[in-house]
Amino acid sequence: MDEAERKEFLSLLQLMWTIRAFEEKVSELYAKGQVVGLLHLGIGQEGVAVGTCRALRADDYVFGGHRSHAHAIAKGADPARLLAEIAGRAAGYCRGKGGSMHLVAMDVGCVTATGVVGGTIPLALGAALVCRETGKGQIATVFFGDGAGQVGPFHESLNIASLWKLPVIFVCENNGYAEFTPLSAHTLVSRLADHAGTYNMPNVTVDGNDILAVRGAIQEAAERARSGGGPTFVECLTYRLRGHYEGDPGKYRELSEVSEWKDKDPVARFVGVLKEKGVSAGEFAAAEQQARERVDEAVRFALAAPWPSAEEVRQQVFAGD
Ligand SMILES: Cc1ncc(C[n+]2csc(CCOP(=O)(O)OP(=O)(O)O)c2C)c(N)n1
Repeated sequence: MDEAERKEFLSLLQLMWTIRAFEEKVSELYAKGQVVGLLHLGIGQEGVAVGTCRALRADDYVFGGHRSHAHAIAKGADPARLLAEIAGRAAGYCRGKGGSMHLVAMDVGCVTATGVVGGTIPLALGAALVCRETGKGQIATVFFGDGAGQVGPFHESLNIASLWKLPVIFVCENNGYAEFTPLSAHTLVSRLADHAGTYNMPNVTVDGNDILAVRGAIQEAAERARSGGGPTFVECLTYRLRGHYEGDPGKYRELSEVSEWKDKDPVARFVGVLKEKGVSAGEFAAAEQQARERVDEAVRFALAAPWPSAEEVRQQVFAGD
């Protein structure tokens, strides 16, 4: 491993640690009532977010869903402003009015996220069309879960993206469950990338807990999109180690299943890869330490930030009287 690769790998690890530490903190704050609302954590799925976003350009666009803290941080959003947003503070990216499920960080290309399953898939096509028409080589990427495979806009979007050869990457985080329903109970299509084949779109299924496999698949997809080759569907097999939402007792999953997936934790696995490549324990520890310090700083910032004023309630919203 040369020096450049060593640096890049350590920075991938540090980013995964930052996301893990961030979500662990959000969970703690939620338990203490310092963060409220419905929270969906992606602990265990960090390899998909980091592997994808680190294969994109800074000026590419990203769209998320209800489990999107990781996507925003991986794309470069400031954890302090993100946490302020989740905690409802005026210093947040949307002045505290978007919260956990509507993360926007336009400074780094995170256009929007939504609680509507599959809701941002068609929006990503719009961004991709703009990217193509403006000719700067930008592309759009949209993250969604396996549950989104059953909504109409998913199919309409795959069809039109393929037909129009739009520069868009569909990243399916297949964690095996839609809320409390296993994949086998909501579709007979076990390989979700097969949907893309129906629309003649290049597609691949990768181990989503292997960050390098994800990054490789996205690099290839991004190259195709930038060179006019159109969209790609990348299905990433992964698992959420927490409940569907914070507070979900998770009774619909066998403990043995959860424990098997803990053994495939993407962060620990990548540490294993780095060890094999001769990176020292001190270097991993430093990456984790720096990530945790950054998150601690984000917590201090967010909790000290002011609340939005009452007058703001009608500003920056589409609904009114
Ligand atoms: C259009 C729509 N239908 C139903 C719901 C209720 N709902 C919220 S999350 C969820 C499951 C989503 O599963 P998946 O897309 O696989 O994402 P994951 O939660 O696994 O990340 C459902 C059905 C919703 N929010 N939007």
